[in-house]
Amino acid sequence: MTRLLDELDLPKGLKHLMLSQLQQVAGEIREEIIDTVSKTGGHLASSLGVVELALAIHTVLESPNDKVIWDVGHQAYAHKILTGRLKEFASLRQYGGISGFPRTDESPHDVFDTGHASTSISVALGIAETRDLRDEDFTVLAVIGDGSLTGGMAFEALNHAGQLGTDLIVVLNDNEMSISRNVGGLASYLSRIRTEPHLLKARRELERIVKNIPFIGKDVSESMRKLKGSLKYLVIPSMLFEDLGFTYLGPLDGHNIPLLIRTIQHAKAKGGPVLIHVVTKKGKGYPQAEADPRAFHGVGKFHVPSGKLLASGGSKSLSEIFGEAVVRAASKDPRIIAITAAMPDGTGLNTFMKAYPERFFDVGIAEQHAVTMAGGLASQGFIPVVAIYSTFLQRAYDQIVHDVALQGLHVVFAVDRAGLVGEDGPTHHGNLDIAFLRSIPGMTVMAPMDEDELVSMLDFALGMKGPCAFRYPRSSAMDEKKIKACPPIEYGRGTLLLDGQDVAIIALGSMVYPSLDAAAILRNKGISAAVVNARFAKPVDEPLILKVSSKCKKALVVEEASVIGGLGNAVSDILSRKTQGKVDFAHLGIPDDFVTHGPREILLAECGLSAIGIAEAALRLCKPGGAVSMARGVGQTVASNIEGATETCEAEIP
Ligand SMILES: Cc1ncc(C[n+]2csc(CCOP(=O)(O)OP(=O)(O)O)c2C)c(N)n1
Repeated sequence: MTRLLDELDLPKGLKHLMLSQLQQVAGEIREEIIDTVSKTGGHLASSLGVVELALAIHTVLESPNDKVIWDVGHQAYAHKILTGRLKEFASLRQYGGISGFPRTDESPHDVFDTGHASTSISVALGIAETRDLRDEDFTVLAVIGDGSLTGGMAFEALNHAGQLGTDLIVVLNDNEMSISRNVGGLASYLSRIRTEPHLLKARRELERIVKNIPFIGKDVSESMRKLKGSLKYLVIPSMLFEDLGFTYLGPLDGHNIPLLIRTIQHAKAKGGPVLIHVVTKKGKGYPQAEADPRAFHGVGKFHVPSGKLLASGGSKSLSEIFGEAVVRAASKDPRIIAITAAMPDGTGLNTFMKAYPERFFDVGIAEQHAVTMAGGLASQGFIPVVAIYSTFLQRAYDQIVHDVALQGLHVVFAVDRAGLVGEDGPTHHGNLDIAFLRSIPGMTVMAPMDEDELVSMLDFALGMKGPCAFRYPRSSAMDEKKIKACPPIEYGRGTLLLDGQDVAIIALGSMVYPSLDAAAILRNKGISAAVVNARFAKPVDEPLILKVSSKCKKALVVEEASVIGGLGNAVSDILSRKTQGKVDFAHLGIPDDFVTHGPREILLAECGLSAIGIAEAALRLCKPGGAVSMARGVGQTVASNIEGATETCEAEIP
């Protein structure tokens, strides 16, 4: 049967549809999202929850002239379908396909690149101000979830927008969930609004009026007049948003299309900053996601009828192994505290949350606060372990410098999802942490080669003094480990895993095993490679590196991190100071560029960060004149097969 969705000229075509047709389109979009995400993985529950909202927005507004900004953007799948990307939708998050987040280079309807939370109101305000400065006429609307509203930046923007009085619509999508259940006073506040008796009465009255409007279309003026009076009920005096200078409309049923349409129309007509509070069900329309929105927030491939994950393997993720190790450590040391910024599941700290709830803090999407709070805890003799994905730790840089490192406080940073994360793409890759952490005075930076070393590094970090970070990739425990023994961690010391004569491969963290595989490839070509497990990106094991490099006269540093500011820079600095040009040097890492989305092993291989890529780089270095920095651009053809790349872990998406 042909779908209405296939016949429409989107988004314009929505404006001519009757309510029943809009409802039909909502159903078709849901099926499309469920079917696609079951094959590609992605942010299912959040996207299913805003189908009606996206429809209503695109029915009332005229995108791309009007500007719609989706906070985080993980929920923008319906928006993508409604703005001309139905045909490409099957390629969601695939290498070369459309992104899982709004991307300005993908469509003029994506007005800003997003991926990190709590930015939408600031972006919207900036755009609205340019409109006013240029005396233009268009609507700017930001959609922000109740989870993302816990981020301080959202409040900074609300505070400013209210003061400016700019025409701006903010839709608060309240589904009571962040990835896990939303936390904090704001969550309780929104819950009170949802259940307040006089608001419930007003909501019912409004829904009654809307129900009696037969058509959605051009002839809205009469209905609008009736509605305006009724909407006044929904303006509550003396409430947070009103006090910040916003007109508050809500709370509304976020799945009621006519109600949403009328309210957006009203907000547009009203002018000034308006906040529309909609209540939605995360996972709406797919029973398994409604029942467990946490599991279906970011999901791998799954079987649609049962909702069962088609997981790639049974191995534990590094995050889970880390989480269990912190619990073990905390059982011996009551000073250990665990902190997450809205990611208890993703970071593996959910185990700690259950074991030691009194020593566990989920601070909401508030990385800056997480780090400074850790500083406060450490100042009183506790040992906070702050587990944050590399990409989100970027947000807390000043806090690491000013509130932790400056005072030499003992805070342990577990930097998860370091390196290339895969399908979530450039907003989520964690390639900068080594560069930004190494430059902080007093900071120790480590990277484990595998799960055993991860646990040893955690224990080492807990026993240290001062700020300390260890970074590990989005990966799993190895089914069979080539290196069984894990000698104790010594401060600033690496280990020589394989001795060789011709080239020294100095590998960090996730690149150690591919480097050993590369050494095997090189051996078949008659080249004897030494492999050093650097362990520390700061302080670097200068004596070991000098010894092995001087012997081989050629040194290749390999790291899953930006070529700028990483271990490679540190080693090149040592060699140039201490070997008077006697060692040829090359450096393989993530290029100084924003890397696209796609399977992690493909992206790594494109950067040359696979066994074959490393072997090729070593071979080039061994040729006369081969000493170059060799970050390969993503998108360049990779002639070799992908071999020896680390496995991916499909089951969870940040
Ligand atoms: C700065 C930052 N920290 C953490 C995340 C990871 N993250 C992605 S979505 C999300 C929850 C967002 O909740 P909400 O805004 O309520 O949207 P919902 O998924 O419930 O629709 C989190 C924590 C992020 N994207 N950005």
